[in-house]
Amino acid sequence: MQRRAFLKIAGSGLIGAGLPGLARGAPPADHTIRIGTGLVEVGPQRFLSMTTYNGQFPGPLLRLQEGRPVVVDVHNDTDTPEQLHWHGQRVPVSVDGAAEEGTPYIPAHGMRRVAYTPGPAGLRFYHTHLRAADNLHLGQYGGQVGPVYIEPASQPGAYDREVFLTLKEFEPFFTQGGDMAADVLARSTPDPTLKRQGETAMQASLARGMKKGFEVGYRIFTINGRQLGFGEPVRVKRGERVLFHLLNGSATENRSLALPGHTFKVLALDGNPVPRPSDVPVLWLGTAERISAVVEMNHPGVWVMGDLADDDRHKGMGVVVEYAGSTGKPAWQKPAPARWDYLRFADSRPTAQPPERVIDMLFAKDNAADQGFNRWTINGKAFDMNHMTADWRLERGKRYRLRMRNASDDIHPMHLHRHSFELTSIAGRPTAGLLKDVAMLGGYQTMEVDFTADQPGLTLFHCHMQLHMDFGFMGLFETT
Ligand SMILES: [Cu+2]
Repeated sequence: MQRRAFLKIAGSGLIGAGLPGLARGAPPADHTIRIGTGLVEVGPQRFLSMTTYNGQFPGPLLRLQEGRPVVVDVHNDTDTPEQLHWHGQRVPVSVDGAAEEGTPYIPAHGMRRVAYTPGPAGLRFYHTHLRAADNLHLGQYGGQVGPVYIEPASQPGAYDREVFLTLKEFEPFFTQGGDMAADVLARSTPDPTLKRQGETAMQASLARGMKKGFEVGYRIFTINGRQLGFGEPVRVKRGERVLFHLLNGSATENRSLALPGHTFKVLALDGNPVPRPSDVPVLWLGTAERISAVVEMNHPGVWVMGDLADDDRHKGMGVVVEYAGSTGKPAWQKPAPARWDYLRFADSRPTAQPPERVIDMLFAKDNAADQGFNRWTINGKAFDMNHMTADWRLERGKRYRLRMRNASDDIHPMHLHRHSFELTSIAGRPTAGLLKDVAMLGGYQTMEVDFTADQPGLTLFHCHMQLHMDFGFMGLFETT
């Protein structure tokens, strides 16, 4: 009886409360993160001041273990209440880090302790979830991005070592007009209804004398906070298999990456192993997407692994890969044009189980409608933090399909909090087996994703582009 009582106390986490050395109650945290201003040297003697995690960019790599509870202390040394979002993890609202769901803020000059059980395994990340709107010092425009790797119970694939790379731009500025790179996603015919709707709305706006809405550009491009050629090279040996864990930490940009003479074997998307690992010459990552890919080092030399866009690469978006024994200037070769197709990595025979209910969503852009910024709507409604209500009510344990239709010509990296979803249709092509938490929806295209509503409470759903989510492109699910 006494022994049972003792075990009960042990299980409650209170054991040790009266023991010497632990007498002050709370056990130490496994990880401590301090939000505060830091100086990041992005180039030789080129220092940028920004809000960081632990004074560095990217924030420290947190290695967690799937299923093993973790305690993290988050200190906020800034004057602004903060939210730290655990992107891609199944965590309760109290931990997730989104004010829209009801996560408490980390007070200015205060701290919050979070305790949770990490999962699912694979490459995740943490970042601020503040609205930036027209302030380019806030939100993900600054330095608040860091990788998380959750060790799986079983290791995927054989590799000699891991390299973590976070892609991120700095020194943002507003521009008017300017179009996104269009040749990103696999070629597909635009949906004529969506195209007509989008073009009609844009023409009507321009006819009223409106300019095109603001977009964001950048002056500095980095990998792991260093411009191409400034950071340490990735040093490799011939025959080595290097597992790259790539994170697009951008606030607003979709990125490409190629390593001349090499191919990437994609093992996992957003940390989740893919059904069909495949070799590709070029990787594309939408905002907040992650890719884990193995490169067999079989082409000795000194190479630039970089973005296909010359301008962005010249401003720093790349890293040198240097073979042992090779010397000379890092070489870049433009790869053959290659578009990104999620289906390459999916089950070849799609067999997605039918959902309980289909939720239809139409995404639209109101050109320059909010003081020069584009306003974004889901089913005609722009998200308003001052009048928050759940847009969709879900029953716990049931499976839902989101049918997204994009009546704009932009690519939107769509993100669901606290869940993974399965891609079930892209631009009219059925698919299955790919589990993600962000997926790029093409211009004037449709995409369907399925998920099981297994997290009680509010769940945020939004485009991950800071400029889009800040101006209406969000919605809330409530699961009971
Ligand atoms: Cu968007």
